[in-house]
Amino acid sequence: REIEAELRQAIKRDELSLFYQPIVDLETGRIRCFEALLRWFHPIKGELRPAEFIPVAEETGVIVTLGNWITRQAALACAQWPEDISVAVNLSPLQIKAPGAVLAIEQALREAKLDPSRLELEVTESLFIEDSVQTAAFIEELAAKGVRFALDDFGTGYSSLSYIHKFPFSKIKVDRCFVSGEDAGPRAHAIIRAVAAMGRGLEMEIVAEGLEEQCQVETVREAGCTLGQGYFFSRAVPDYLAAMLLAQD
Ligand code: G
Ligand code: G
Ligand code: MN
Ligand code: NA
Repeated sequence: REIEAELRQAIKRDELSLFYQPIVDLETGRIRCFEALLRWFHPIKGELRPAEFIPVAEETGVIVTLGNWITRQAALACAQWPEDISVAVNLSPLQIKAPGAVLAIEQALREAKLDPSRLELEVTESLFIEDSVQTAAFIEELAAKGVRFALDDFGTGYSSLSYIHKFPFSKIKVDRCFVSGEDAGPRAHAIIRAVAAMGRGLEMEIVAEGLEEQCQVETVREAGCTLGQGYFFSRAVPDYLAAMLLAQD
């Protein structure tokens, strides 16, 4: 496919870049972390969204090379930030199941001289659909080295409690459909409160995603979420702007 060949070229041609969206402490209002989000500026087609090309990268296996590049870039960026700021990287299940997956993460950390505790790996519920030995080993080995794990888009997939029980997540990211949009009513609010209560009991941070308005920030803070992310605070920005946001913070 055309897009597959282009994607392979894109890395070499420097068309890909990571943008960073702040994740903010809802108590203090200060930035605690940035989520790395991939952007592709195609010379002819313009900006392509990850939702259009990540699936292609997964089908073709390009995601492994691409994913390693992403982790390396994110670790290098984070190494430039103050020590109390971490970086979150989205991982595709395929990347985790690839041979040498643990090594690739360790290598990125070493190359950037980044403390493992400053790297947070975001995985989605789809990773746990099958009970995989590789997945468990990946999480356990890296968690033992201090790498953090976040459960992304929580509430949209399987939402089983068994893997929250089994794996050492430090964060749960409540999907934005519970926060904004037509389905985000009192019932969604009750779910956020319950997830936040679970988070406190398990010493996990609960992140509310998709915060676009002040009133949503207030609502999720009162519901017990400790962190927030969304356009209300900032969109994902290039690394030099991330550094500026930190300087002003
Ligand atoms: O802003 P946004 O369009 O960036 O992201 C859309 C989707 O693409 C999200 O589900 C997000 O997790 C995913 N995504 C964004 N960046 C990356 C990345 O670097 N790696 C992977 N695997 N997924 C990403
Ligand atoms: O699946 P994941 O949570 O990794 O993807 C994050 C996605 O959510 C990205 O596409 C990002 O651009 C998008 N996003 C971040 N903040 C907001 C927001 O406040 N509103 C909306 N609609 N999307 C957001
Ligand atoms: Mn994410
Ligand atoms: Na998400």
